[in-house]
Amino acid sequence: PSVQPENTQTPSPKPLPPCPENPPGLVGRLLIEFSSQMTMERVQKENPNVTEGGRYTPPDCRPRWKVAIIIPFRHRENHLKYWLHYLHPILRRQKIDYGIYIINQLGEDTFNRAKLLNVGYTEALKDAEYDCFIFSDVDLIPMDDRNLYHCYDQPRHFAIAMDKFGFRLPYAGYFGGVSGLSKKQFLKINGFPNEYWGWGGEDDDIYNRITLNGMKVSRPDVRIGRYRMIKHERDKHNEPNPQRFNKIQNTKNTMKKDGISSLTYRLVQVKKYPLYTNISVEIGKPP
Ligand code: UDH
Repeated sequence: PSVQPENTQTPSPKPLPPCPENPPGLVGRLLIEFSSQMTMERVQKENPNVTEGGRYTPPDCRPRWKVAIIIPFRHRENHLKYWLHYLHPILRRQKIDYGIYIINQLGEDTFNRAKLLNVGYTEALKDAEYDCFIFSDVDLIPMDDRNLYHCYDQPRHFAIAMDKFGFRLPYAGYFGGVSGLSKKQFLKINGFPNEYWGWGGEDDDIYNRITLNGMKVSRPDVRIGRYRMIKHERDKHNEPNPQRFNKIQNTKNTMKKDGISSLTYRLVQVKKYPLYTNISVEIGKPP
C-alpha cells in the first residue's frame, strides 16, 4: 500500500539525565546502632519503593552503574534485618540501580565465604545485566552515605575503617568486609578462590589476585570509609582455617585454575522476597 499509516504513537518520554556524581540528597555521617528491635515488617514498610527481589532504580535519573550486592550468608537472620534497614535508604539516596542477593550456604559443612561470592556473581548475572558487583558481609553497616556503593577505575575496598579495628585499616593489604569490582575487573582476576574453607585468608588471596594482575586497590577517605560491625560470637563451622597462611603465598600459581572458571555448585532454590533475593546453594565441603 502506498498510503503511509498515520502516526498514532504517543511521543516517547523525555530521556532522563544521568544521575549526579555527587547525589545532592546524601546526608553524610550516620548514627548506626543495633539496640532497638528490628522486624522485617518494619523494614518493608520503610522501603515501599523497593521492588520484588530487592531491586531498585532511581526514578529521576539514569544510573551510571547497575550494581549487584552480594552477601555471603548462613544463620544470620537478625543481622540481615539491620543490614536491610540501614542499606536500602542509603543506596536510594546514592541514586544507584541495584539488586540485593543473599547467598545462603545450605547444610552445616564448613563455611566458604569466597565461593559463595562467586556463586553470587554467577546467579546475579542470570537475573540482570549487572556491570558492578559489591560483596558485603551481612554484619557491616557504613557510617557515612558518601561512601558510594558503585564501581571505580580500580577494584574498590569500602570497609577501610571498622569500629572493631579502631577505625583504621588493620594492614595495608586488607581487602575484607566490603569490596567491589566491575565485571571486567572480576573476570580479569578469574573471580575469587573456591578453596578457602573456614575463616580467613580468602580476602588476602583476592588482594593478591588484584595486584598480581596489574591493578591496585582504590579506597575512600578514612573519614568516610567508617563502618560499624554488629557484634557476634564466632559462628559454628567457620573456624579459622590453619592452611590460610600457606595458601596466600601461592595465589600466583593457584589463581589461574581456581576461580570463577572452575566454580561448581548445586543451585537449590531462588526465592524473591520484597527486600532481597535469597539464593540457597550446596557448595560441597573441604577435601
Ligand atoms: N557468615 C555467615 N554465617 C556464618 C559465617 C559467616 O553468614 O556462619 C558470613 C556473614 O556475612 C559474615 C561473613 O560471612 O559477616 C564473615 O564472617 P564473620 O563475621 O565470622 O567474620 P569476622 O571476621 O568475625 O567478622 C570472625 C569471628 C569473630 C569472633 C569474635 C568473638 N568475640
